[in-house]
Amino acid sequence: MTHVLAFDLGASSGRAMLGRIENGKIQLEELHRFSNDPVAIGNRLHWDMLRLLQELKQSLLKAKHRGIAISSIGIDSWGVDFGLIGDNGELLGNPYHYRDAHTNDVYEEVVEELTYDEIFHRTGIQFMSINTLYHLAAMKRANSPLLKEAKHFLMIPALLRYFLTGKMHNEFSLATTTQLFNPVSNDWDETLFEGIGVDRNIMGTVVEPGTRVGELRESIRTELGVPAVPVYAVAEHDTGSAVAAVPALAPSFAYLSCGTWSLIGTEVGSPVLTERAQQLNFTNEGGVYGTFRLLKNIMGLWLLQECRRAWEREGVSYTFPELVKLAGDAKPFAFFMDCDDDLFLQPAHMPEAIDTYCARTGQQAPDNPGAYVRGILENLAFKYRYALEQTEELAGAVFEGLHMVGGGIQNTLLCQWTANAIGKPVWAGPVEGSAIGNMLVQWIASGELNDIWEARKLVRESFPIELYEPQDAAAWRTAYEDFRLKTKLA
Ligand code: ADP
Ligand code: LRH
Repeated sequence: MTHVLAFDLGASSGRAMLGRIENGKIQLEELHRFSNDPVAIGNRLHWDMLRLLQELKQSLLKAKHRGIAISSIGIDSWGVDFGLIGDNGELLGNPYHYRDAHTNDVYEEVVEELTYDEIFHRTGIQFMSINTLYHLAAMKRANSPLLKEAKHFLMIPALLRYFLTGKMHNEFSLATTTQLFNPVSNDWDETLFEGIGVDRNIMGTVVEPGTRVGELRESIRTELGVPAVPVYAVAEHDTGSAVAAVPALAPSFAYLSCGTWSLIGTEVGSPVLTERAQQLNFTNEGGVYGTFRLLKNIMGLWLLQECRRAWEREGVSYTFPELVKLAGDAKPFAFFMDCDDDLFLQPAHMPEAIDTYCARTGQQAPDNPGAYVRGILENLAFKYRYALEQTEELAGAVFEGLHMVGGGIQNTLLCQWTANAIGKPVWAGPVEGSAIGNMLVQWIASGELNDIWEARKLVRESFPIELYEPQDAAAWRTAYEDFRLKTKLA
């Protein structure tokens, strides 16, 4: 029996998952998992691109050694980041990490020069300093020799796909995360490229999710001793893949993809480019089969990951379940914060950044790990309510509950507190949303599944979905009012 292989790269970890459809259910198996560690050099922050390629090769070897036949391969990753390819077809340097600080000033300058209105109307994308637009502008302004030499721009999965197949194409869902792609003309936006002085021609062609782009090239086949497996461009944005795998049965549904980032919103048939969407700083990311993701990017479990890393550096290691347990024992509603404050994007020490926030807003800072974690989880839940209500307003919809997918749903407190905060049920599952969505597009492309709705039904029938009913309604409603007051979120 053959399997599809989904190589799913998150900002905190990567995994190669095997999938097959058997007796009307998806059988999922983790073939390979590894941490994804950004590497600082001086004041620059990079992804370790060659290590990621090595882990991909490792996955193919593991499958081969176990005698597993792979029918096709798809790759997805976090948004916005890219590599540049020179005249000779080689990768120019290691890609920058989206948290590299070189966009900090450039972001404001570019938005002022090109204007908020123009950028939003041309792209429909949420303003964030991590977006590709500001990274390319920063490289241009710094006279980057890499940019001068660049002949091709490839986003992370497209780059890995190029390494595997020798073929260069960017993919639609990920292209939209750059804030340089125009969803109305369905192409790179010439005006924005002119505005930052970068040659649009390096961006090349953009293919739809589900396109068969090639097969494993000869050098890989010889090196690893594997056959010519087809490689598909899937929804190469991990959030695009995660939303493809949401086990919804009706077209109007709300989701929260919960990992390093929290992405909360709904699926729509065309981008919502209204003044109100711009005012609320929502995004319209390209999805599968003609859909768009109207959503809000929220800082997410990054805050928790970074507290854990800070404590580890100080010699105290906690697992995520240990941190969740400590949070459960801590005092409720001890402090209120906007998890999306700029302080939290790239701080040297996350607990100290939270202390600074508390000092700035006249609140007592937490004084033990459980209190920090509880504050992070409660305030994420409040922010989810805030963004869900805005999604309802923009989409003109009322959602019955919220689907949660991604690694964060293993945090049962976060799921329960999200249900409490929104006052609606949460349906949590599956954990590996992005890898499953990656597979679904491969199966639809190969004809094994007919369409996305059949695919979502299959997900629902294959994986347990945990129900969280809202609890302690009055306490959470009162605390939400305090959250709005303290954070000044209008
Ligand atoms: P990404 O794809 O962005 O790397 P994931 O979807 O893998 O992120 O989710 C990672 C997050 O999931 C971690 O930051 C952590 O908060 C949460 N998590 C992972 N494992 C557990 C666990 N066993 N219990 C509670 N939370 C967990
Ligand atoms: C989540 C994600 C999110 C953003 C961020 C950079 O992993 O893809 O949608 O694009 O990473």
